[in-house]
Amino acid sequence: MSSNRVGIVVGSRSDIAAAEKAAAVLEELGVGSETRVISAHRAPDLLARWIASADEREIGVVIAIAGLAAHLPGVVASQTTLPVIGVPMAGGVSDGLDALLAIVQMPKGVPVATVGVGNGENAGLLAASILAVSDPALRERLAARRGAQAQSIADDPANEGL
Ligand code: RP5
Repeated sequence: MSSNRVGIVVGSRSDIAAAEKAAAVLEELGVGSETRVISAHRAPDLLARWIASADEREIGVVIAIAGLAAHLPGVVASQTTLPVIGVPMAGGVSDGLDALLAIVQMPKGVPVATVGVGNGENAGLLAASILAVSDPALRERLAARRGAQAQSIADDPANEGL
């Protein structure tokens, strides 16, 4: 396992399930990660300290997970040029539509990539794809995972004969 190449931050302990999904897929791909629980509005100084330490932690991509107003990914992105992937969480208006719009509608100048509501797995996979741009071995592991995924669908009894 390589060192901490993905920094995962959740705005609250209540978001931790999505962080665990991201960390699990990264571990499967041999990518190190660290998970922090830091609210952007309740602990802004701590969040700034963590972002400022990203280089020494060997963080190359950040996954920021939040619900409701979901400002966490944008606040993180405002303090670093590292790629930031936002994961909106369910629980607010229309079960996460509020957080989805808040994250995907980041105003121009400071981008945040957005995955589906609660989709920590896709956030982990996207983070791995970004790191794989400069890591051919990781690119191969990602391709192998895609191949295994396709094979498991081909192996479904419903698809016999295809
Ligand atoms: C956001 O508010 C968090 O990301 C969480 O999704 C939501 C609710 O937080 P808690 O009230 O559970 O701490 O800041």
